[in-house]
Amino acid sequence: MANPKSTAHQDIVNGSGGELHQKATETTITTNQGLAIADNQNSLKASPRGPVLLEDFILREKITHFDHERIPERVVHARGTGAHGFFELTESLAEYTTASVLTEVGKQTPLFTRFSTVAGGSGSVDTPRDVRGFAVKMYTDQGNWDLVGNNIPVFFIQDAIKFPDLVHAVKMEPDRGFPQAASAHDTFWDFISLTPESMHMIMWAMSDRTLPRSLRMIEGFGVHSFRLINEGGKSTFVKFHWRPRLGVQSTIWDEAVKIAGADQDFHRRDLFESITSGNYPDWDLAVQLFTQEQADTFPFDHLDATKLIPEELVPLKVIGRMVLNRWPDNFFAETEQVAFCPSHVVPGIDFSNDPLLQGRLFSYLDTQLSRLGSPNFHQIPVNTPKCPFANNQRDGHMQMNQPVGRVAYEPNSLMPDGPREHPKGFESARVEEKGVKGRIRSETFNDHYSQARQFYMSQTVYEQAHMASALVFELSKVEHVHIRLAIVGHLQHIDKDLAQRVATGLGVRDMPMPPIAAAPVQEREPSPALQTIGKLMPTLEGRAVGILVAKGSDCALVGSMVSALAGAGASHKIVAPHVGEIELSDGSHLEVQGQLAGTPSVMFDAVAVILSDEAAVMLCNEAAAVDFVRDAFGHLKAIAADAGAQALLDKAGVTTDPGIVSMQNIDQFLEAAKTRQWAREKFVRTLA
Ligand code: HDD
Repeated sequence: MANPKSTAHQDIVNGSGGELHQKATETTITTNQGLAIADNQNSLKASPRGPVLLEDFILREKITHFDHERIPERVVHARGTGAHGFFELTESLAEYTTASVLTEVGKQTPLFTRFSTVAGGSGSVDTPRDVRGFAVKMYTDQGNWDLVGNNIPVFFIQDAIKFPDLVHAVKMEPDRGFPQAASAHDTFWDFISLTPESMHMIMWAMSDRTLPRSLRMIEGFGVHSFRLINEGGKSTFVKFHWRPRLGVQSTIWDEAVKIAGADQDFHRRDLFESITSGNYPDWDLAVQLFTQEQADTFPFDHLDATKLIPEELVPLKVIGRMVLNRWPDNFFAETEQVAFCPSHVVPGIDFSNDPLLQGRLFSYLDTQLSRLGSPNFHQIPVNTPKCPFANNQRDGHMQMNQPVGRVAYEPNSLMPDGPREHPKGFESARVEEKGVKGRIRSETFNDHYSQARQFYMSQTVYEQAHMASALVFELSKVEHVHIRLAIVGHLQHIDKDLAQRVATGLGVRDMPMPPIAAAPVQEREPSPALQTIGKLMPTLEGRAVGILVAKGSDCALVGSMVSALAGAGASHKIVAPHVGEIELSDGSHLEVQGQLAGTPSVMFDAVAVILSDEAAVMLCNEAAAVDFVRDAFGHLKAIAADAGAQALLDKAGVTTDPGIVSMQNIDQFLEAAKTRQWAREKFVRTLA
């Protein structure tokens, strides 16, 4: 039997191209030493059926490299996706900072942004209930500035010394290796129940914020207070906010669970498809600026990362926008190897004393050393500053640079043109510190419940019900009853009704005593800016509609729906019982983009069902079709249907409401599709 041979091998044998072929061309497959490979299909054997020879250096090189392809995944935020883009400043902050990225209006600064989940491993699904990481590396002309934030403006803990405990508690339990990418288990809630400072973050985590519809529709927060320092050395506190121009949008829990089964890569694919199709996602960058004097009047300590500054107290000022417009060439080289460190700042930006931030300043640089294996990780292209940089650091694993000369120290007299200090280089804020050294938690960090309550009270009734149900779901997975009770105890400080709903949902008969609060719970004005539903943008841009068709569907109706969606800025997919083409009512053929069983309605924001009477009756016996409609209804989506589809709608239990629209009223459907039919929810599921 003839051995399969590579093209390169054939070329060499045939002598095509008229070369001698000892030299590799650009398309020749070679070893890492540049040696052209004649046979990439067979290892070197002592005889046709004999043992493989140790001599086979080509086999050994290939397998050795393969064996070392993986690097340690991130200890948290392992699952992520990223893209290139730019930041453009629209309003100068020159009054507050010397950072050129924040002072030169119109300047475009290249950047790389990586989004992530927190708890799951790198191969976990995109849609668990989890916080999303939102890390931006800006390649400014004064050095790299990394803003390493989350889609939630507060954090679980106040002091970095608790971070390993938090992460160990939420990650899969060490004796059993599960659950993967889930907080619904004993160790997480055990730690939380004993960490009252986490209650505010828990409210966010149990809200729909942790179930994003798309990474293009999440907010980003720098979380901590940072400092801006101006020309005169004056410093102003700042909080950074990314605001998605598509608005904030979430899925609902049942939907997120089903998306996880339908498309593990739902968010990654969504980002990929939007960027590669030219629909570039963008965000406004906004800041909250405040002085020490203002901070002294806040009813909380802004250095405590479990607190946010309500927009009503310090309004947001939009200063620029970020656009993601280029998908990486290579996932590993860029998205996996990108190394963010909150300590990467530029002159004019400095840190606050937030003890969580202070710990982070150490942790990220440290973790890159174990993850990327070398202090030279800044030489990996995605991490390399795009401005000139030079110093006397030398050598180390995988050193790519080849410095010349005999001087690698400073001061020196032997290399007058070598790197020297710059008067406008980075300077820390000049701040006077006084007090007693010690392992102390400031009393100003004691109020653990007031903002948690404010968050809950700011939500719509629908969101409050989602939060109560999320708590019931999570705690029902906790085996230890005392942990469930402890959480219900904390909830009483947040809202008695919430505590009661969760207790009822968990079958708790005697309401547990609330724990002693370190500071009295204060009543705060509700802040609508904290809602998710309130931040939904009434637009179909960036949204997707699934159109279910089958043989004989009305051609004119399909055509008018497709063009109406295009006009409204929505994308669409034709879903049918089989891929390929579907024959429509007029005998024309329509290309199908999704096979019904593999393209459930959870992939869409709204659906249209256009079927002949005959097809609808047939699809009543097809579970995927019934689920398509039933789930769209259950997930509170708008459904447009023609008369023929009625049999399927009936089978799926669809009842009439403003979101169920006849195909004759496409405009009404387009309006209904811009939101969810929240009022429907009480008819389709029992919430806590
Ligand atoms: Fe962290 C990764 C965000 C607290 C230690 N963190 C990481 C990433 C994001 C955040 C978005 C992924 C970056 C990427 O895409 O590569 N982390 C936060 C936020 C926090 C926070 C918003 C609180 C406000 N983190 C935090 C603390 C510590 C860490 C308190 C340690 C003391 N975080 C890490 C880390 C990671 C990380 C272990 C893992 C991978 C990496 O750094 O590069 O160093």
